[in-house]
Amino acid sequence: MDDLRDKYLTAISAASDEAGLEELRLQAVGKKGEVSLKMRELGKMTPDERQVAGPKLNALKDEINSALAAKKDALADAALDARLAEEWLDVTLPGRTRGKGTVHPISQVTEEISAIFADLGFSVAEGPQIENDWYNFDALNIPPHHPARQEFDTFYMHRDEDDERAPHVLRTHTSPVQIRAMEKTGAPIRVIAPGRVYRSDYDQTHTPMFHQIEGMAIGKDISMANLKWVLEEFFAAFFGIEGIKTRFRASHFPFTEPSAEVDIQCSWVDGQLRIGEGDGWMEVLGSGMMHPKVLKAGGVDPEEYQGFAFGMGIDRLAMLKYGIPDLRAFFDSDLRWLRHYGFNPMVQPNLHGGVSG
Ligand code: 2NL
Repeated sequence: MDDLRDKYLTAISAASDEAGLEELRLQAVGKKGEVSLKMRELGKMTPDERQVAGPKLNALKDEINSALAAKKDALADAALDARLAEEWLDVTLPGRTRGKGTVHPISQVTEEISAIFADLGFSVAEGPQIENDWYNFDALNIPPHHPARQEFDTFYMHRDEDDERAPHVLRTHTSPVQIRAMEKTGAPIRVIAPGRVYRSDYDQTHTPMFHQIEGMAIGKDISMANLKWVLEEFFAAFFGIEGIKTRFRASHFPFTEPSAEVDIQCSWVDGQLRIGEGDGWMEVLGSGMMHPKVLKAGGVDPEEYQGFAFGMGIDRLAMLKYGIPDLRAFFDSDLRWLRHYGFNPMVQPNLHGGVSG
């Protein structure tokens, strides 16, 4: 009986999992287990023998059962300890930061410009990027076969041969938005039309898609003097330079008469551009008084109203303000690159006068 006791207590203490422990329980004290069989043999014993063996067997059975229970608890504790060690969590670790989206520099500059013109009483107009050729050309005094149509490097939409509709183009400027605004609102009117425009051109200073902002003011006594004041107010606010000088040079556009190209004052110091200083000039914008035919195309009577209009490239303005050397940076590059050049796209424009830098 002592052999049995040693055998099972040793085996129980060496068991490594619950399944092994259950196996041992069946072998020892299960119905057909060794201890149970021994107990059955008690019947064949003399009363004296039974008196001695009975309590011993009972004690052995109790001892084995408690050893099994104790070992079961120990195994469960060990399993929990192992899990706790495995699933250890360092709550002092810093959280994972998520990459934040940022406003694209072109969007930011468009908002800055819109906010400045909003202060000057202009509202923002939008229109389709696929235009028919009447809105993109004819209404702007660029008739079919006019040489200016070729100068625009226009993208024409595909057409089936039997298509009866007017030819459609990717708008080459945002002027058609202004024609639509005139049709809708009539005169007097003050709007700007920012947005994407398309021309088939690609090099360091041209991308086939770029951004333009046009503006116009139509009223009963609008003149070039109003145009000059509005533009000077705009440049002062946009570049944050009070009293910035402009220079108007006679030019030609089919949609304005007279027409002027506008330069802003600048200088180069140690290879660096300084806007609003010195005696140099940089062209930034085209403008003029709206051609009577263009007013008429928009449903405005040129006998009663005049208007000024202007157009400029947003991308180039953004490059000038933030010192970005290559236009393609906006479209081919990423924000790390822009940050390298000091442009912080997280800085939001101040929509109530002035601009951020
Ligand atoms: C340039 C020149 C210009 C306009 C755009 C315009 C629009 C209408 C009527 C008359 Cl609806 N004019 N826009 C006028 C003069 C110049 O843009 O060099 N842009 C980048």
